[in-house]
Amino acid sequence: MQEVHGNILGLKQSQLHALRRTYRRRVDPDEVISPELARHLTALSRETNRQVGVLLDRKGDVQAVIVGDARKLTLPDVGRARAGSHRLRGLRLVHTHLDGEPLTRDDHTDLALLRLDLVAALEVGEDGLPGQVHLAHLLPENPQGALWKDERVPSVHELSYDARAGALALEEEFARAQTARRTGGRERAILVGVGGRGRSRAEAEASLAELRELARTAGVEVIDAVLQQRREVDPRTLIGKGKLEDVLLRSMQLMADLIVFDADLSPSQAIHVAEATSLKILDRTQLILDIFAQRAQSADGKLQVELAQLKYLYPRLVGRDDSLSRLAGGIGGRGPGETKLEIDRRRVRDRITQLERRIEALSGSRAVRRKQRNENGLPVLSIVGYTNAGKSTLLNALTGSAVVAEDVLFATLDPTSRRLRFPRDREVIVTDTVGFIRDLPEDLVNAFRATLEELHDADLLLHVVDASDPRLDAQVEAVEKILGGLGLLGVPRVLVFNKIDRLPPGQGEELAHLRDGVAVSAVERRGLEELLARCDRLLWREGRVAFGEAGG
Ligand SMILES: Nc1nc2c(ncn2[C@@H]2O[C@H](COP(=O)(O)OP(=O)(O)OP(=O)(O)O)[C@@H](O)[C@H]2O)c(=O)[nH]1
Ligand SMILES: [Mg+2]
Repeated sequence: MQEVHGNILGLKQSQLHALRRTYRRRVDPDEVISPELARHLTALSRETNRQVGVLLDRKGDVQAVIVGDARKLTLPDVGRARAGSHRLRGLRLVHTHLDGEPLTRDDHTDLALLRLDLVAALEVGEDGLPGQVHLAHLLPENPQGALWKDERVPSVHELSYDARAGALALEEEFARAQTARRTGGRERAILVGVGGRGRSRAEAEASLAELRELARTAGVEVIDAVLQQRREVDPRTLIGKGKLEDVLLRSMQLMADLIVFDADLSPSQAIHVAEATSLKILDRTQLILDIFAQRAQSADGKLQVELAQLKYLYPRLVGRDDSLSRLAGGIGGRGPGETKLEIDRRRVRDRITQLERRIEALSGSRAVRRKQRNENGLPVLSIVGYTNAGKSTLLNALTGSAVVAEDVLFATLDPTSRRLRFPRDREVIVTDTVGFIRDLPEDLVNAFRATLEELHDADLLLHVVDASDPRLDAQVEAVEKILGGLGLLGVPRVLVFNKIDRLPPGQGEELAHLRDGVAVSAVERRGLEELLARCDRLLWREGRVAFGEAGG
């Protein structure tokens, strides 16, 4: 005889026996429950003063008998629903409610998160007989955003809902919606913005907008974005259990594969959230790391990104295997490195050490290369700035080259250098570098430290900003913060307000004037002469390069 689940402590032998006998019963596949089985459950429930429930499969067989307390009942582990699937669980929950209460939040959450065929609650009369029935089943995506449909039926004899046909019809609708949605096989993500705690709503929204661009760059399809305002951080789940549940419910309905948090989850938060869902979980840092992993071209860059990913992952490598693989999964199942997931922490540790050694060796040879390249003593002009500000486009415009410039974040990862000829036959080397971003993950800064250290060789920094971006000020600040962290604030710097072609006439120039910058449009090649004149002055008259030393 199968076991009775849940709160069985203190039950009499006869009651336990009656509960066990429930496994012998069955109902018609299309019936939600038979009046006989309903009476059996309500009578037992009244007698024990506990909720009693059954999980019925589509054939009408009893798969589990569960006892709760007077207010709720906890389902046995039926395994988690697979993320992004159109199937339901093939199980329906019918249980008793002792106080005539309608379906509770827990009932609805179980319905949605476990993807049950349906949930029903039988009211139990004082006499132990079944009263009204409350019933809910899931709904496909709809304009109202309703997740489920509730129904109330006066008695078990009037239950007309066809449990089996209803479930099959729902699955069909889910499958249809899924085919309609799956375009290009991209992973579907829900973004979760986090506001409050010294972050205004506008800031949280701007940040969420940036996360959207990051997601787009990573090749993820964003199907929904929600902003959670919170006064305090929930130490376990960041946004709080209830909010997390809301997000999970929504993502189940939209058949998302992935939830991306616009914040950094601490290792323990990442683990808790992963345990609550079968969806893949990423935070902002991981998304950025993922983009770097996708875009890294050089051997050097690849090693650096892998190192950063492993360092980020390392403290998160505790907890259940299954949640682990989802934390470590990355987008499209790409984890760190080319090898399969190495869940074993010690192996990760070893790999980190190994990578650090290799990178160190490479950075030695890079220094040698750099020295060779610049032994003719040409001044170096380095372009820095927020990602997507137009740095590579400016390099192209200035030097007539064709390095990759595109409307994604972090198009450039590996530094590129070109010669640039100034008037009077002077020459400089212009280098284009990886773009910066607010809260650039520390491990990534460290990983790119070697690359970024080249900036120390610069005689002049061109700080390019996108003058047309409403987040301009925050972006300038973020770049300066990173420059400060790299000890580069002592290098002479010019603020270049790019993309002025997107602003009304005169506005870009005005912005630039206010902050002693230069207004340009790299695509329209406007303002470049003024920029060169400014560089010329800073390099040879006021800058590090002694007048007349180079070229001339
Ligand atoms: N309208 C306009 N668009 C520009 C201008 N300069 C660059 N862009 C566009 O901005 C986007 C980003 O340009 P990139 O040069 O790749 O920017 P980046 O700063 O090198 O970006 P990352 O390497 O990704 O950090 C591209 O779509 C460019 O065409 C400009 O002056 N005006
Ligand atoms: Mg670039």
